[in-house]
Amino acid sequence: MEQDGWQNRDAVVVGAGFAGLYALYVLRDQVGLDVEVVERATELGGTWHWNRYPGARCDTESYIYCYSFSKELLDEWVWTTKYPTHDELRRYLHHVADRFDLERSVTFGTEVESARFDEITHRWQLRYSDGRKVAATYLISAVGLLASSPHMPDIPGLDEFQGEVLHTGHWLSDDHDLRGKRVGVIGTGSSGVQIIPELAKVAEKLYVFQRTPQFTVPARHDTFSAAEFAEIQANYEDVWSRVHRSVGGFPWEHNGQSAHDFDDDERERILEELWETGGFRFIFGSFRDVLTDRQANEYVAEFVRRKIRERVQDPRTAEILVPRDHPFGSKRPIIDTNYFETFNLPHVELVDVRHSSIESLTSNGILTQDGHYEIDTLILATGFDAVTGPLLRLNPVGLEGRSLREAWADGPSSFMGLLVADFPNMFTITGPGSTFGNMPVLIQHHVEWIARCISLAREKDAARVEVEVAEQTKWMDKLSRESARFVSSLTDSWFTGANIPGKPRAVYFYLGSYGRYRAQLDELADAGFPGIQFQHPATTAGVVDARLEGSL
Ligand code: NA7
Repeated sequence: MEQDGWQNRDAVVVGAGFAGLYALYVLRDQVGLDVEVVERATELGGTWHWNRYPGARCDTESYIYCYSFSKELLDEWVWTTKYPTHDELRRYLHHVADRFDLERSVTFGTEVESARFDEITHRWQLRYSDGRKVAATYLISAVGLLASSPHMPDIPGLDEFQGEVLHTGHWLSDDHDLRGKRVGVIGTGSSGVQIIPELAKVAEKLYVFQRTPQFTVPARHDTFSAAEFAEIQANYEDVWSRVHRSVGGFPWEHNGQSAHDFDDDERERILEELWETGGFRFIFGSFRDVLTDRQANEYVAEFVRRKIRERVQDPRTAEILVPRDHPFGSKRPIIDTNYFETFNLPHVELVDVRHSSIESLTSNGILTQDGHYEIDTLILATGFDAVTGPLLRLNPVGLEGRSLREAWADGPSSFMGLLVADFPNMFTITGPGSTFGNMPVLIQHHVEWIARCISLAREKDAARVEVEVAEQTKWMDKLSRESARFVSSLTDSWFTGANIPGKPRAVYFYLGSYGRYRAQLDELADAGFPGIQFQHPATTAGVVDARLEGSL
């Protein structure tokens, strides 16, 4: 229905990645709402649309980095590799969108420029970049943790540099030809670690400007034969049931024992076996206290440091690459493909900008305290204003005209990462304060929980769904207590907001077990969502429209 230039929707979902597509499917085809997805990119995919740099791939294993809601989908989609590339992931999402006829409800190339909750009509008033005005009962954020807010570091002279500047988080084309070029990369997080070995294959000279050395674990790539994948498919029920009980949304667990329970030889044997398996299993599949006990952590850290020294031929370079300033796994764990071996190549040079910091960019290079490095292309692998950045870009305005930016000036507060007090009828899929791990698994569960909540609101004929402030405070207190147990609370990274100058250092995730978090959300839904208010009788569409007209 359209009135006075305003279109009405039951729900507007912002973002068409894993989260937005599933929210659309569930809310439109199962709950029966009139849903529109708004996506600023020209194509679906979210993270996998924006991150197409060479080497970009998922470091969670493909067969669990997907939706599990449809048996038919699981039966028909065959992953070919252990770690899917960005294009395989986009093919998968296109397949899902085609299968469930999703794209007809997505508006691409359009941004929600403002979102304001109207306290008279109890609806969100949205203005789009294409000039449209939409009033929606529910605003569902599916903006993701990272993709919409790449971090551009404030390096003097960036504007003076005459060469090409590319950011890994905003890399939309396969056409950047870096053959024969002198390339500089700033940043050695997951993106830097993925792109650096690929750049070394084509660049004439590659400088890696490293501020913080990283612990990384080898991926151990593999492909699935038809028979192997058929076996995975046959076992899917068991896989998902293990995933849903697990710490991080993976179908494996630590061995239940402390690293202290073993002697050096036995610890080494366990770690060596997991190292050979590769990937996240090394981090989550060893001892129960690796991420919470400093000494247990140090055993594993020292194991990885030894591996780095074995992989890098030049001892001086190896020492610059060995991390000593943060515990293992306290930054987002990194999975690599020949990362350390890349520094054995004669045309690859590591520049330690921790000890000799970057002073500025010049017209043709990077000036550090120690020297000038001439480059043709600068690649920024400098990360994202993560977790809150994408939501603050949307910056919805809730009760009493208070924006999310104002509400979160000192750091985010939410109820389980899904609802924010004083922002009625707004749901944030994997928002700050939710848990962290295998994202499609978290996303799917969040969407299903939101759908249950909205369905109950409809049953109750409630116009407003709101979390009580006290419930949100209780959750945030729990988050702080839990996070203090983990080594990540000690480290500067996007997990703590410390990667962005001026960003509040805060607790951005619930780091306890995903399985327990999931169970708590299910219990809440089963109990009729205590702590969440369903209020105000819904006005009829006519009255809403009349009020809407008067209030806009
Ligand atoms: P990350 O993990 O935030 O890494 C960013 C990297 O950029 C990291 O090495 C930073 O060093 C470095 N950085 C950032 N700003 C600067 C400046 N000004 N000078 C030098 N170095 C800098 O981002 P990614 O894109 O790699 O990964 C983000 C997530 O995407 C990843 O965790 C996965 O979930 C997918 P620092 O460590 O801060 O010293």
